[in-house]
Amino acid sequence: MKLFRQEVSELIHRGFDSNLKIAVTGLSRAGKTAFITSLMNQIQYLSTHDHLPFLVAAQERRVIGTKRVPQNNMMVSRFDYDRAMSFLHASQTQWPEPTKDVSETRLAIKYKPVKRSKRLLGKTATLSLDIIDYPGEWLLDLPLLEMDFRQWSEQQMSLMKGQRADLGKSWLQACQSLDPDQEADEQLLASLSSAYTQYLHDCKNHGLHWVQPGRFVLPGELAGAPVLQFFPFAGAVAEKDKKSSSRHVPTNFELLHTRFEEYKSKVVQRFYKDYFATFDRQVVLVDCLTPLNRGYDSFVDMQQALIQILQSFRYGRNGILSRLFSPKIDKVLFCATKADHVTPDQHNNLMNLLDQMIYPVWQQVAYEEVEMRGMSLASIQATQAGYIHESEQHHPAIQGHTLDGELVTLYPGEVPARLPAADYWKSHQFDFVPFKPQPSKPGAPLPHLRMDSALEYLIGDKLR
Ligand SMILES: Nc1nc2c(ncn2[C@@H]2O[C@H](COP(=O)(O)OP(=O)(O)OP(=O)(O)O)[C@@H](O)[C@H]2O)c(=O)[nH]1
Ligand SMILES: [Mg+2]
Repeated sequence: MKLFRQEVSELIHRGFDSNLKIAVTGLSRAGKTAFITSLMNQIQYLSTHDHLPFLVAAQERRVIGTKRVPQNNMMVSRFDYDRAMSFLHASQTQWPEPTKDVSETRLAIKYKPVKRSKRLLGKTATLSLDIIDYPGEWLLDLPLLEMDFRQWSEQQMSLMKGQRADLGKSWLQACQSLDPDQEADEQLLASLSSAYTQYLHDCKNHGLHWVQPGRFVLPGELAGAPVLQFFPFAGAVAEKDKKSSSRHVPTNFELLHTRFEEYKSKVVQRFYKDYFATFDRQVVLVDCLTPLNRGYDSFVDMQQALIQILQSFRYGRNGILSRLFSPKIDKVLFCATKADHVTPDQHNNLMNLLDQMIYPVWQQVAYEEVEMRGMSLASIQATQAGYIHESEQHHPAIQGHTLDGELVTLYPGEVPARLPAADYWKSHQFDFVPFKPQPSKPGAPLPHLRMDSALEYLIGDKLR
């Protein structure tokens, strides 16, 4: 009888243990891997250090312990936290490497609940967190799900202006040899796809974010597969011969079309189904500073890519994700990352800039009554903020080691509080210098800015 009671209690108790799946989203180099690494690191020290003043459960000393536990999905690699930490703890510190494939992690946080309902069921409860990491480029494909080959081709060709037209010149020229109505020539399609892929790499190297299809630049195990051998084609195509037999050999255009559809269903849709079908909360990480360094084209390009992606996430019933998988998302956190690149007096401007960049998305999320918040943060703080004293004056400054190891103290400049117009770059030169991570000791949490506020927003209510 005693045993039975214990089992029932365990069962009920388990019912109150909760699980939270957090989608960390952001374009490539936005800071996803750094964010996940820092989040895992901060959580690891929850019960032993006092480093997260704004995480209420930690402040109230209700966290008993935390650990990494085996993830549910056995088909995907485990997020290599130890490797990321070995870079950050090396004698010459380094940032974790760019992500090339998808990986997952599950963390368990055991805590003393304050909610009466949970307390009645036991002295402790456990929150488990699931987080995945993946290359930012793969996120760029979500909008494809709402387009057919024609629409996508027209959209991509309409981008072929200015810098992009220059970068795409040799691919466009090579395309002249393509007759869309000829019997499909796989060799030709492969070589034109490779020229198109080169164009996407060149865009990326010039600071442009909108590179579609995203898998082309980071194919993973699909490298060389025909499903990655297509490209936009917006020219005229002969009307299809209705009488053509069922043994009809596809034309170049038809094969491009088929591969695009295959890419959508077998690559893009599968990725979202496997990893984004059921998430509860979303973090959107945005690096506003790098495109400010690069100039107007890069800035506008990033804004467009970001809005397009976030609009595809649409939180209400009509969004493509909702229609396909119906995730029940209740909170979104927008973060301007790498805030340690600028002096603290600029953090507000950084946040305002992010607000304005994604204004249409803010509105949409608000309309769907999904709770949201914005903040600027540094997942891994690489600089120290202070003042330079000159005569009687104090000027805000930051100090850190540049990537080649030189210690510099500087004022990196102002972040514009409004979206800059094209001529803004003529009178303002941004120079946000990249810094090496600060040396930190194993056994101590990583330095950060506002990771505690981010955690309170994302998981605080689940630790009540
Ligand atoms: N100073 C500073 N730099 C950061 C921070 N977070 C990221 N960075 C810089 O941004 C770069 C990219 O960060 P990642 O976390 O690798 O970005 P990602 O979004 O995972 O990029 P992909 O894997 O390519 O999609 C790092 O190598 C650092 O140079 C931060 O908190 N502070
Ligand atoms: Mg990454």
